[in-house]
Amino acid sequence: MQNSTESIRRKIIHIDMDAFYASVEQRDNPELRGKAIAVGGSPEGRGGVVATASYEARKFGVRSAMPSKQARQLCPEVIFVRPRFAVYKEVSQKIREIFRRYTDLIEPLSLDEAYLDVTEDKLDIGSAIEIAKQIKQAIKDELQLTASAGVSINKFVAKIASDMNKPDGLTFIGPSGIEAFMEKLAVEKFFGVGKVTAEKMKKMGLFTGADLKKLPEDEMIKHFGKAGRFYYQIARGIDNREVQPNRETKSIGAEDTFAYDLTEIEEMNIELDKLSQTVCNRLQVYQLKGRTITLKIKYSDFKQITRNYSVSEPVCDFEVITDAAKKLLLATNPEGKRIRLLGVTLSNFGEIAPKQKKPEHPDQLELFEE
Ligand code: DCP
Ligand code: MG
Repeated sequence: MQNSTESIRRKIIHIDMDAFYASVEQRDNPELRGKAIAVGGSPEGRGGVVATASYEARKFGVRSAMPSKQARQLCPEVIFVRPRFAVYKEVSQKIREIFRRYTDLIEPLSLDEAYLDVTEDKLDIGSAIEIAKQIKQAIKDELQLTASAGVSINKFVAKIASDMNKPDGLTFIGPSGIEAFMEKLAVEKFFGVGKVTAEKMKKMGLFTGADLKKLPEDEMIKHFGKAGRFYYQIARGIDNREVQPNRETKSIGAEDTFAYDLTEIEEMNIELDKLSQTVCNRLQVYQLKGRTITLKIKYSDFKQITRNYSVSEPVCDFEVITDAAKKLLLATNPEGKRIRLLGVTLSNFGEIAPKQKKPEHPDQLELFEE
């Protein structure tokens, strides 16, 4: 947009598969088609959480990360299906092959989601909307699955756009529409704004992009630290983050900002168990093991520290990861301190070939799956 550093206007597509795991299961098992299904959780609906739900199950309110028991209560006929990670990974690779017909500037965010920079496309199509249409069609024809696409001039707007007309959507937000679009956007939709920051913003009377825009940059930084600078720009529709190809998974982590500061070690350990479990689940999807466990702590005064511990053999075990995180925590003398955020990350992946060096990442907020 009105940013002097951005000399060429970029064409960015964000693609996200619809109800990804569930759609793959319905595709491969005709008996599940048209039915309310939940992938993950326990088949009896006792333990575990739902990874994702089919659109039929979503009508009843079944959602990702919901305990199976609750899913069963909301939708008694829901069918629990065991996840098949290897199949999702394979589909993910095929989607990427389709993307590569158009551009090499592909940045996968997860198995089912990627940014594409098609400012210059290999087939000289020129129109990003046309490319998005062709990609969606190829995914339908070749993989019998649907995807939703968002097309815009930057990553943030493209990502929000891809979510607007799910499933099977294609949403274009052009330069002239961005400003009005951002003004109406709820603060919790802004990139990097989690539930705690959203609450804080609402307490300050900030509910939409239009409200955020009223705050000068120094005020934003005062209230939200480093992220404030990014919010200031994004509220104006400016997002200069580049699409980063070759962005390998260098680490897998999870973090949580708490609704209130933690002061008791027991509470902290419970949170470390939850975070370590999330990390383990993601390691399973990516089939990775790592040697270095990193603990991140942010105190109530926003001061942040990280501590890490390396083991001799790559691991992906919950026990090892959570134990290491707890030991790292103890070594920081947490008694009496007020902790607002904890994070657990595993890195230093053993089996993967050496990578190119990652380009300098301007985005301070994207801390995971680097
Ligand atoms: N996933 C998971 N646990 C979560 C969220 C997601 O295991 N808490 C998995 C299952 C999803 C896949 O990641 O199928 C992709 O996540 P999305 O958020 O894109 O969700 P879906 O693709 O399932 O649905 P949507 O149509 O809303 O994109
Ligand atoms: Mg998806």
